[in-house]
Amino acid sequence: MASKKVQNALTNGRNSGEHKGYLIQIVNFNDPIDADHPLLRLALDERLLNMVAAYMGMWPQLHAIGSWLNSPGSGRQGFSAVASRPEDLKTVKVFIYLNDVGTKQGPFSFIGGSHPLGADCEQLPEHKHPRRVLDHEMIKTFPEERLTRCTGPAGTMIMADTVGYHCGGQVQEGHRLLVTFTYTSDSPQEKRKLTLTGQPTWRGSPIQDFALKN
Ligand SMILES: O=C(O)CCC(=O)C(=O)O
Repeated sequence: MASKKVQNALTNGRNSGEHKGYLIQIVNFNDPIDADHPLLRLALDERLLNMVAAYMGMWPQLHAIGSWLNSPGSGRQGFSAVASRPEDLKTVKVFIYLNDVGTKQGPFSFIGGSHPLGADCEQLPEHKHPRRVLDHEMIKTFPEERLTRCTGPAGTMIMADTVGYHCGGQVQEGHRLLVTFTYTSDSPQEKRKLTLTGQPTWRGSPIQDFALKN
């Protein structure tokens, strides 16, 4: 199934049948995940959970797991707007690139300090679209050089507070394949997307149990 989606994406560049038409969801946020799935094991890696906890100041809950393929012409425009109802007041997303991502492969990019507890949290660019801030709107508040583009070879892992302004996926050449994990508090603003089939046979530390608890 996944390889058919990948083939289709690479041929047609886009899968408009998906909820997020600008990318192919190889693992959809709403797909149930097998309790022993390797991506779940990775998302519940204790070192990763501890890093997310250190940033959030609390043990996190695993909110969602996804895997995306972006190809040319499939990018969406502009930045996610701070006011666009993130999953939670503190949300950490992890992205792991599965192929080399340079500036032409739509790297995840963010404006440092624009998240709610950041130094620039009060800088709010005006925008017409309710959920997106277009580049020409953003530039009036945050100049181009404020944008950090997270390029890197396959295996690069990025952790970001995606309540701040961020963008990515506008591929000009080649493609971008990644896995992504979303972490929130245990009472997120948005209903948790993660559903498991079965119970993991391998987890057991308190922070791992907490990340999965209902
Ligand atoms: O595709 C990207 O790099 C950005 C992803 C994004 O906007 C999000 O997950 O909130």
